[in-house]
Amino acid sequence: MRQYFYFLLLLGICGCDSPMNNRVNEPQNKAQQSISLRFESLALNIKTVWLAGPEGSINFNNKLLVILTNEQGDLTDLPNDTTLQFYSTMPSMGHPMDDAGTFVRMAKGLYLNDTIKYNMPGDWLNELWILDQNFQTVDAVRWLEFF
Ligand SMILES: [Cu+2]
Repeated sequence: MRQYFYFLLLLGICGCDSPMNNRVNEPQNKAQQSISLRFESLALNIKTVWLAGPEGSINFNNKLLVILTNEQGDLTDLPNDTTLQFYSTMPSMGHPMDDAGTFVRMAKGLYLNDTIKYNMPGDWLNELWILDQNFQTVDAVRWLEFF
């Protein structure tokens, strides 16, 4: 009976400090080095890769590579007369990022933005837009990251 009591006590102590409990307390949207997304209306697959960052510091230059592929999985460029634009806001505080930077086409289907700056650490709702010549949104995706 006493052994059983100690067993329960031990179980209780371990339960309070178990890895499972820690996991629940962690943010659910941690920064990921790479995310797969999709521009639905254009049927373009997107893979984002952070080559530097993400870091929530005004002094850090984040670098985001965007890889575009078609339905066959082949690298493909943006549709004619469109541009790729990054944007991000902090939902919990209602303010935008510091610098959305500019995408440069490196090669077919490869677009690099190496001047992305966030003001502070926390939750960031990142967005990628495809814009036409009149800066109207042709397609867009959003994803939340915490860093
Ligand atoms: Cu903020």
